[in-house]
Amino acid sequence: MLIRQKDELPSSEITPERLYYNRREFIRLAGSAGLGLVAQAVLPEQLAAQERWPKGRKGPFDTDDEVNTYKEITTYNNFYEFGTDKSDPASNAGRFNPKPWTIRIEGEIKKPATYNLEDFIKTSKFEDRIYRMRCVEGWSMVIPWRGFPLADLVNKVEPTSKAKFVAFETVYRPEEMPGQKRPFLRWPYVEGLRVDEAMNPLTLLATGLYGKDLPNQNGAPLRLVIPWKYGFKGIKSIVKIRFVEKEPPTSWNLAAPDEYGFYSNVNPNVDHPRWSQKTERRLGEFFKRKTLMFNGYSDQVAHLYSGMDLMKNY
Ligand SMILES: Nc1nc2c(c(=O)[nH]1)N[C@H]1C(S)=C(S)[C@@H](COP(=O)(O)O)O[C@H]1N2
Ligand SMILES: [Mo]
Repeated sequence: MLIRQKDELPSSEITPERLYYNRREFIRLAGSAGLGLVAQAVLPEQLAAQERWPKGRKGPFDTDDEVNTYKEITTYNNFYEFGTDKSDPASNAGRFNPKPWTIRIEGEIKKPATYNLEDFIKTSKFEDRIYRMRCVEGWSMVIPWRGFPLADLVNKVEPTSKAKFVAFETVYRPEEMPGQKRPFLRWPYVEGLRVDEAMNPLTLLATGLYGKDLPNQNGAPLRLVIPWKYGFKGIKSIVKIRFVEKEPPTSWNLAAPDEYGFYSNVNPNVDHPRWSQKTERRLGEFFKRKTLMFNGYSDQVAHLYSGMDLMKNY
């Protein structure tokens, strides 16, 4: 069995909520150890850093894998708009202001509109879902997202028969996103899905994680979550959603077409040209895990690709 290193978290990062969940856990532990409740008063901060999304609220979409800590999820990020190191987004996203926020929804739909995010959220049904997430670079995490199925939105806007793909665009704000002043990628970041992928019940538009609003570094205020695809398909800080007839361009495919395809389904059998995709390192674990086909979501999504050559459609 692996011993997990105790996280160390400055007290400034500990929210009342973290303390709350942890205190509950602590009381339980104290109770089972026969300690008096007096012990609550000396709750050590280090113990609070161990807080995890509470177990025992399993919905049909939740994985059983152990959830990563809030700290892991919010300090080890890819968001090149804020820099290319994993720690850059958490350090550099402080000036980004996701409120207020408007999203434009347009293209091959009967009801194109510009929504204020607040209004848009009022008419959406939110859920918490624990998903395995796998980055193309070979690391993975388990994240409790808060969001609603993208299918709900697709149904609301009524796509025309010409709508075959959905294109997404990240906000362009170089004054707030220092990475956009440098040519790491072509800005703004763009992504896309086939409409049937967008309609799959697993595909979420997320507004939060760990039961609270998305931190800037995780894509505030609205980002895509597609758990059977490599992480880069999960475009952050979305301002535009456009329904189109032809496969739309995507940022990583534009940057390196022989390395990153449009589909980017998690597939241990198709190596990246520069490394294997057979294994992954789960953040917080020592030994590597075997990467699962479609990141373990084959039952829900394999049918979307029947008859397709996944060596070619990577
Ligand atoms: N706009 C934008 N979206 C993005 C990225 C990015 O650089 N810019 N990085 C992607 C990659 S490579 C990954 S693995 C995930 C990481 O999401 P997380 O930081 O919330 O774990 O975001 C994706 N979405
Ligand atoms: Mo990634």
